[in-house]
Amino acid sequence: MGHPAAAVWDSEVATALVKDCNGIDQIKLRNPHGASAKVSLYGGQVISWKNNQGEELLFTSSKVNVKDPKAIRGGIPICFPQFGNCGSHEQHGFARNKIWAVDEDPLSHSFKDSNRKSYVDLLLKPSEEDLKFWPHGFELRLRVCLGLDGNLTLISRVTNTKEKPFSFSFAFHTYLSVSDISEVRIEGLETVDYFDNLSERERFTEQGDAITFEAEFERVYLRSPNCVAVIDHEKRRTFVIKKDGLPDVVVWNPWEKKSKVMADMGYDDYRKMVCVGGAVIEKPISLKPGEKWAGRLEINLANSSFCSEPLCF
Ligand code: TA6
Repeated sequence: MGHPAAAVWDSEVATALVKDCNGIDQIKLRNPHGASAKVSLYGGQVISWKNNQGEELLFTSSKVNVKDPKAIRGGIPICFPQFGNCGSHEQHGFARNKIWAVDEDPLSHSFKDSNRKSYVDLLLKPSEEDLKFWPHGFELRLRVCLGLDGNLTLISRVTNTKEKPFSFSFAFHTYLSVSDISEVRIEGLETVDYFDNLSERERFTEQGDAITFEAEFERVYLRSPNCVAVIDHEKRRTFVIKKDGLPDVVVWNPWEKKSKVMADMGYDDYRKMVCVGGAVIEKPISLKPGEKWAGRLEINLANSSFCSEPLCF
């Protein structure tokens, strides 16, 4: 296996193209203050996001086999065109298991101005093989942006390129790195309805004043506010997640028992992660021919672990 080549930086958008040990392209982003991010063309998956001090902010399983080219357990996997299991389709959709391309013509798709940031535009289109499994013409675009303040923004856009309407679900399945799951509190989902995937997707209403974790936890919060705070007391920091076009929020921690039966998860990795991702699950998006959808997720890191009130509003 080749060693990843030294990065050759494009100063215009502060990106560099490197290859992983399987020869798959990765794009490195950096800002002038030391923050960085890395996106793999395998699945369009963000696999690293570091703050100005070079500290990794996304979780990656301790049992990831980098020589096994598949969506790694961690980072920000993309779920498209479905979330969850759907018949014979791959869990969370096929987009994460395809090789994406760098989008040579993103501006024709009027992404929000990314001036003075480091960003990359990726594109996934169906192959003839893909069309046999999911017979819909689409273009799935992803812009990954690293801001001057180190925040990470992902903007996804789906276009229906054929003559038939289709529907899809979508999620940014974000694995956040935390000091310990017992130190984590999530605010912004109070009084929101959710499907509990541990109770056959039965529907409940969140009662607590904040979400904390004492056992396996797998819920999809429905039509939630567009700002959620993930507070890590031990690290005295808060991930402030802002979203647009992504009405639902996935919250997941496998806890000990489930982690032990996951081949690509260390037995106590669950203590170091929490999945909190913007999604469209309850009401899939339907696109007529030529129609587009866009979803935007921005994660800011606030060095504070007090109440989220001032952070979200
Ligand atoms: O969102 C929770 C979940 O559906 C879990 O059941 C588990 O299968 C997890 O997603 C896997 O997510 P990943 O994106 O890592 O494949």
